[in-house]
Amino acid sequence: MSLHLYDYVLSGNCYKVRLFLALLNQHCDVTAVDFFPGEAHLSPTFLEINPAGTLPVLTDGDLTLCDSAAILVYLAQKYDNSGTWHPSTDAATSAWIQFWLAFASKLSDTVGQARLHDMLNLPCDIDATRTAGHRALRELESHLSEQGFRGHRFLIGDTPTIADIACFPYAALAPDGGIEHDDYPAVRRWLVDIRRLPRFIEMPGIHRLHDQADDPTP
Ligand SMILES: N[C@@H](CCC(=O)N[C@@H](CS)C(=O)NCC(=O)O)C(=O)O
Repeated sequence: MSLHLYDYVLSGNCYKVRLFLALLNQHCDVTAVDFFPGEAHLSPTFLEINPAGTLPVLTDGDLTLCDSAAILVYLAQKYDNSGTWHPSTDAATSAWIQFWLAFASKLSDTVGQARLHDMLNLPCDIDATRTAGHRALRELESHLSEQGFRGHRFLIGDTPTIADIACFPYAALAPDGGIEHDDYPAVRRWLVDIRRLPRFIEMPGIHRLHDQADDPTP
């Protein structure tokens, strides 16, 4: 059986899956779907694969999964040998994973929506959307700050989980929608920590950390 991803390079939801596959060092075949301007996700052929007409879609043999959160859970449970990306050691940790997967949708509906407005001219009440986006980033900031979740490095403790992967793309892309990171130092620190992970990959708008030489030449 082989993994297959239906993907759009500018989609933060698709990037969650590409990024997680890269971090797991897991091969996956990829089909690029012309989401914009081609609207190929609404074609009869694609609607047969995913009647909801959304990306990403992951198939694994006979299984078809059509939601980034569901895909992250599946990949973690099936392909993460370390068992750290979706720890379900206790009830509270499982609940926190669910909390952040839901929070990732909040980011996509606010910060992500503002980005679509600015990048693809998608109509929305941009002021209200940016206000809601800032509210979501404030919530993230208060969790990640020293006074928040005991100042842990990642959303659930000091080891990254799928909660971080789910929330990372739209938080990182916020400036593309006119929502700057200036007021959120703990979020900025967390974004850098994720970009520092081994095998991290980029998407347009989110670049890798610059390589730091141990012994910089003068
Ligand atoms: N909850 C879904 C949302 C997926 C989603 O809305 N994807 C966008 C691309 S980023 C899409 O396909 N939109 C098409 C549409 O809503 O018509 C997920 O996390 O995968």
